[in-house]
Amino acid sequence: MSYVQTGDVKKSACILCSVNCGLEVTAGGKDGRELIKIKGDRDNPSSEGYICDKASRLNYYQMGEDRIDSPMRRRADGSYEKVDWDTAIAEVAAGLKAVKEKHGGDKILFLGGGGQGNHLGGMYSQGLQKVLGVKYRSNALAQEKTGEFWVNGKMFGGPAHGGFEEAEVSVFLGKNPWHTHGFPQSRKVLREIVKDPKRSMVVFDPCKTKTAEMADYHLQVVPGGDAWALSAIIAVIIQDGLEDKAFIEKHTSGFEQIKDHFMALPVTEYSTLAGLDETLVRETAHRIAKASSVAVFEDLGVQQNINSTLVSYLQKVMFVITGNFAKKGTANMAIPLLLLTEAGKGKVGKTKGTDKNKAVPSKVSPVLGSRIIAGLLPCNEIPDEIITDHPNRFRAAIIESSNPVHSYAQSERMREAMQALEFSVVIDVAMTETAREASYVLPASSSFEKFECVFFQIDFPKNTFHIRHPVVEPLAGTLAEPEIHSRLIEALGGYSKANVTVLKTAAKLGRKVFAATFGAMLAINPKLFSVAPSLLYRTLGTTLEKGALAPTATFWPLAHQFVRKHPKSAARAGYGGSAWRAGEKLFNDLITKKSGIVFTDSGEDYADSWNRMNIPDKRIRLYLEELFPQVCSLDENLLTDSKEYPFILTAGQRRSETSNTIIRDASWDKKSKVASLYISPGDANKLSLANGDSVKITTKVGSAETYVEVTDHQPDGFVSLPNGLGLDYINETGREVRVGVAVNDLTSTNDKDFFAGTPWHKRVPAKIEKVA
Ligand SMILES: Nc1nc2c(c(=O)[nH]1)N[C@H]1C(S)=C(S)[C@@H](COP(=O)(O)OP(=O)(O)OC[C@H]3O[C@@H](n4cnc5c(=O)[nH]c(N)nc54)[C@H](O)[C@@H]3O)O[C@H]1N2
Ligand SMILES: Nc1nc2c(c(=O)[nH]1)N[C@H]1C(S)=C(S)[C@@H](COP(=O)(O)OP(=O)(O)OC[C@H]3O[C@@H](n4cnc5c(=O)[nH]c(N)nc54)[C@H](O)[C@@H]3O)O[C@H]1N2
Ligand code: SF4
Ligand SMILES: [Mo]
Repeated sequence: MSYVQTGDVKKSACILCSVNCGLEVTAGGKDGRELIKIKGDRDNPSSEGYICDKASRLNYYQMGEDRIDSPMRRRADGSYEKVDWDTAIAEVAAGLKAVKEKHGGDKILFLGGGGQGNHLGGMYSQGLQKVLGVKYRSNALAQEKTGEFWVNGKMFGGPAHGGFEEAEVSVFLGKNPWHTHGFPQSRKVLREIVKDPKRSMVVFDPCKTKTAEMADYHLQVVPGGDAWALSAIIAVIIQDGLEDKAFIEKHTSGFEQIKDHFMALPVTEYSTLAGLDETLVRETAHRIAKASSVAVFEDLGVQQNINSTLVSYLQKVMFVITGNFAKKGTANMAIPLLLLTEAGKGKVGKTKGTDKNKAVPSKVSPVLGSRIIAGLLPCNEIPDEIITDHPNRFRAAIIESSNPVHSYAQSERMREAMQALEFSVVIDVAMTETAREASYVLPASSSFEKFECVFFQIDFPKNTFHIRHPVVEPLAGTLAEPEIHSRLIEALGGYSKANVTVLKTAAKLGRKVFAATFGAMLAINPKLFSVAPSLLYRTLGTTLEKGALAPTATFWPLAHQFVRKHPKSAARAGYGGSAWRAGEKLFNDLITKKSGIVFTDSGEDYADSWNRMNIPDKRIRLYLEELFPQVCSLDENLLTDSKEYPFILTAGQRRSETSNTIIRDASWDKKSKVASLYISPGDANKLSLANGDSVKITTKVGSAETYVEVTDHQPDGFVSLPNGLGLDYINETGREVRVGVAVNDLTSTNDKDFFAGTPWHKRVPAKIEKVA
């Protein structure tokens, strides 16, 4: 493939956070491969020209010095040698096949599959996983969202997402959208809320973040205090009779089972435990209960904290009993093109190994018997699923678009786990901390050098999808994931040359002939379903602009399925009429409109959310037997401070100059301020620290040194380090440089949610000492 958009200004999208703002890029510079000018794309239907200040610096990603330009094979001494692609594909296929034959495909673990904005590879890797018989996988969602996914599934039968653009009251729970976004055009939306006297913003955050400063109600909880704060708010609503009785009666079940607990709950005591002024708690409860619409966004401040799944449950109880579902500006069931929580759902797991007295999860991990949610193993437990002599331990791993040695808790454990594997392959653009432990490293073309697509778009009533076209030529020696996975699948015999020849011939005769032929082939050999993306890429793909758009062929069946499943909302977006014609039009628009499209529009039909609930009686479940007993007995011991470690550390805060580990060159932060430990003036005073002074920070697993920035945004006793720093970056002189702290040198795999296994990165007990 060598196809690049023509014209001076090319369309693309930012890959630094999940909202993926549309970009207009001017390429040039070295070999014409640099992103020299970047602007917001007004034609992008989601971002409409909006970008934040990070996007302009994407060239640091594109031109990173540690990008890899050849497949690499590990030598016995741990160093790497370059090998050609044919050798690499043959040896990686053979290595994986050997593990499958010796131990079974279920002993091969798949990790990652997409960062913040590159998800096309994920569709193709599913084929590779199926051919190998891979059954277990995980990715970063299992260290943040899995608890919330589970609660959503139980209460609503699917994901419900808040409409912050319209909500009268927007609640941000452990979420700092000014810096971290999470919904389109976040800063613009936040400014609009502030400007409108009829709307309010509620922020739960121990810190005075930029978002908290904009809030009408800033609930400055003690770190980890959210479960008590939310319980108190629900109690005020119920004790003051403010719940939406008609809504509860008509649309929910289980209210009677939860009511008594909140009726009897001591609001004063709970407010104190949460570190909050009781009056503020009461006022917030009344504001939420009386609003015509409320939308809630929970994120890492609570998801990577004590009681995380309980907090997900509580915040949903709060907005449901006040009637904030299936209406404008409340939670609605969006219609995604690729279903987030079903992505990668495989039928796995026996139930053995679990305690018979506990609710038995339907799917459990092979060694520990832990709950698998949305098909994902808890990240914190992956080392323990590998470093053991249990017969079901993982023996190999395929890791794509993820850097678990750096991003999982307790990096040293994950590094050991990599070393304990018999075989591993990493597919990445850069020689990451994880790549440096792998048997083979396969270099991917960057997100601007290939076709790519979004994944996280869950907007309502209109939803968008964006397939991006390459902006610059690929770095020589790299390949795009669709090609890498297809070659591996072919080397493993996932489909035959004859399959390809037949389908290629059919594709030349038109889409209808192709559809009939493909359908007949799948009927005879249903196994080919699992490798459909690669088969479509190799066959139908060759007819798309003479093969230039081949990697997008995999959207063809999806477009047809979509218009058949959602005819009304597809028609409102312009994809109506006969199902065939609508499907073809949607497919053609998806792959040719370079700024993305609106593919579904529910109009004003908010009530349609009820139809999308995957719960037979269409009633929201308020009583969850797996979680309610814990809600009634919140463990106060979790809040007590340790004498040895008197500070609470946020191990991994998002700042304006962080972007996970996608940009590895720390010099992209021009002011070189990003690596600092934020500390309150009171604490700085006690430790005689001034801005820029060095400190040693120690937790029960490790220690690190950095410099401090004194800020009154931090409350006393609470310090924070940025996320995604401390990378071992090989700069232009070939020297390895590390800026900032690798926060997972300080976190422990043992500190995790009792239910979803999500980590407590936001509440790490620590001690701090001044360094001369
Ligand atoms: N600039 C930038 N943006 C990003 C990213 C990035 O790396 N950089 N990463 C993206 C990704 S992958 C994600 S998941 C999102 C995450 O987005 P956020 O969740 O918004 O990010 P964080 O800054 O990690 O945490 C949010 C807030 O939680 C607060 N917090 C800490 N402890 C507690 C607590 O006990 N209770 C409450 N209520 N709050 C607490 C912190 O003070 C912080 O302000 O951001 C995305 N956007
Ligand atoms: N202590 C602590 N740990 C955390 C967090 C925290 O707050 N604190 N946050 C957690 C969260 S929310 C997240 S989302 C994770 C993120 O951690 P990871 O899931 O590990 O992902 P990223 O850091 O986003 O890194 C993405 C990887 O993809 C690679 N890449 C970029 N473009 C491409 C491409 O086109 N193809 C391929 N194949 N690879 C590419 C990058 O080089 C990088 O190695 O970290 C988690 N870890
Ligand atoms: S970092 Fe996020 S909000 Fe900022 S430009 Fe990129 S996609 Fe948009
Ligand atoms: Mo994340």
